[in-house]
Amino acid sequence: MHQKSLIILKPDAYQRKLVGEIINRIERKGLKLVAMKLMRITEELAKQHYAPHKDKDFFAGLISYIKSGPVLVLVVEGAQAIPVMRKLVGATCGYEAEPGTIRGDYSISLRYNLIHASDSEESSAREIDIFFRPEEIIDEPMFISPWVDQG
Ligand code: 3AN
Repeated sequence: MHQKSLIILKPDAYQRKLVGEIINRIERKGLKLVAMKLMRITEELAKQHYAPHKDKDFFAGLISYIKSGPVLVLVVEGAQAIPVMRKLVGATCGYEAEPGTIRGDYSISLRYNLIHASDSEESSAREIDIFFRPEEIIDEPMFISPWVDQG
């Protein structure tokens, strides 16, 4: 099933200059970049994005972390893009994430875990709507697609 996933390369990814490395992994896997924005997340956007966590004890810390520096927000698209991205990203906690995953290879922290990836189709639709207008999502055929994501 073809899906879109909302990805955020968080302030630690930007500061640690891991943005290129992470995008490289996403592209090499076979997913397509369909939107991208380098920005600072405002308090209002942060609260909207993390609304499902608003009652958690780590909510305030999570909001201040995501606002603490520039982030790259992306939409990626492809076959099973949501579960594929979750696997590439690895477990929430950097010190538990498997080696070979983005967090497993580059994070040893629970909060500073480099990347957000949508966890369901419902979240993906909600999150894409927060960060992008429909006309900002690029719809471009990939001519190598028959070699990449058949079946
Ligand atoms: P994931 O990003 O793996 O889907 P979520 O959605 O459960 O994880 O949590 C959202 C973010 O909140 C995580 N990426 C992490 O930065 C932070 N977080 C999750 N659990 C904790 C916690 N127990 N303490 C501090 N921060 C947390």
